[in-house]
Amino acid sequence: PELRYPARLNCAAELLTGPPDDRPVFRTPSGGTWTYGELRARVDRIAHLLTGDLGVVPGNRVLLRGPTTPWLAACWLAVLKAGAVAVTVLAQQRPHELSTMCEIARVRHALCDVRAVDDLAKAEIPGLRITTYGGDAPDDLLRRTAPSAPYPAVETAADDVALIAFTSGTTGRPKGCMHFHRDVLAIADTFSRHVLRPRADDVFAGSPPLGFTFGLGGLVVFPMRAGASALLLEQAGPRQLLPAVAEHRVSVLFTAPTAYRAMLDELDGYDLTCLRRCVSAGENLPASTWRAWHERTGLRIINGIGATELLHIFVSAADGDIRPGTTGVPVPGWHARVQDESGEPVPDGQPGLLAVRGPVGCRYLADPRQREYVRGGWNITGDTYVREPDGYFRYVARADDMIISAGYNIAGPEVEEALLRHPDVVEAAVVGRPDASRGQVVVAYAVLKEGAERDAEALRAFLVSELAPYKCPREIFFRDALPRTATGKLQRFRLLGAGDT
Ligand code: 3SK
Repeated sequence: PELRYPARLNCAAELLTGPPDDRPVFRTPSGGTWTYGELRARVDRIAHLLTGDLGVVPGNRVLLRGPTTPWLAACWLAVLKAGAVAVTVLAQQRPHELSTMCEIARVRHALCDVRAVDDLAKAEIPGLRITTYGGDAPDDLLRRTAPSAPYPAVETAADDVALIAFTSGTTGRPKGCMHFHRDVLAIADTFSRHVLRPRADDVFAGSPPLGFTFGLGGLVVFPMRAGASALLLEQAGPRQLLPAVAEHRVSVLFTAPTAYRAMLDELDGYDLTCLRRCVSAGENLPASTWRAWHERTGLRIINGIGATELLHIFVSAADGDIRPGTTGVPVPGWHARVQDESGEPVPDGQPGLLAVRGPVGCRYLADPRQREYVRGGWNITGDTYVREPDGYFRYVARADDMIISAGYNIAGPEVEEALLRHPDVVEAAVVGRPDASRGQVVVAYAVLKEGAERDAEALRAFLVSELAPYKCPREIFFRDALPRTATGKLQRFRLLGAGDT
């Protein structure tokens, strides 16, 4: 389906329009509820403050930083409604990273939760004016925004930039991805509309923070586009998710494969009959995790691949059509194929680079790496995939995580999946260690269940029964935790040599 939006479009105004004033939009675990009417009034107050006292004009970039709260969501909507550009960052990002991002995006204003302000202040960003919210200081945003007349949305163009989301990748200088007003609606009108098929009585919740576009989509854009509500959790680890789902009758859950695995051990005693949709993204979902979740809950996890560059999920499958162990098919409105380095499509069944195109494209802000990501009109995500003859896309590895050992191509995630089939393993990472005779050798890192014995030989014997010998790790090391990015992605490159024992 082709998406058509008017030439003048303000996505915040669109998201805020429609549902009755008394319908809930955001809930908090302590029982707080914001209605659509309250949200509209607060957004308007913040927008007045931004363009009044704070002197923000359309096109200015405004940094937003804080834990996942209704106020953060309201600030995001107000920035966009005022025609400014929201620069979303994560609460975990440190002063040095914040100052690089502010320099790249030319940020001059910040709206920051008072609990996250120290690192931002420490970054000493030249010319940055910080306004805090959520505290009781006299300059707190909430105190300064008196009830006011409705704020008329700035009439932005559909292809004016609405937000800049940073991706750090695994290494290197962060890249700012610019997304338009129409892109924000497009992710709801593709993945959410066709795969989630939300209803106005749905309650969304999940672990990704609002500074990560996975969370922004799943917890603000998708529920609001459907006139539904979201439970916003500041603490959203596996331990908090289950009680929150049961207590607040969450029906659409967004989290990552590691959280689904961790929750499997804690399911007893929770009534999850409220859940209709479980979405997994951020990393590949092993078939074993999908099956275990299905067996215990009766729910079919919707696996998806998304990227900050493309705002949200572009390959996935709707619940009735899911094939465990694959990601799925292009979301309606998106196209995907597998190609070689020169851009030629490779035959079905053979691995190559995933290339996608659709309503949202990658636009790095002033970064020459744009040329590597967008080639011949296709976005090259950096993932190795196989398209099966039935049209389903199967993840193999991140393109730079393929291990080449004695001439064999080995996909680290396949070995990780085998490790995860062992009942004692809760997390696994597999990397290629440079080796003079074989080029690389396979090395594995595992996190075990509490109390399990760290027996590398027993684990190796298990793998020999699961994998061809050339894929079996030469060595297995144990860790208490694996290194991850602030958005939860495994940082395999940080493992090698880091005190292997
Ligand atoms: O980066 C990701 O993995 C992702 C997944 C789903 C939606 C959005 C994003 C950025």
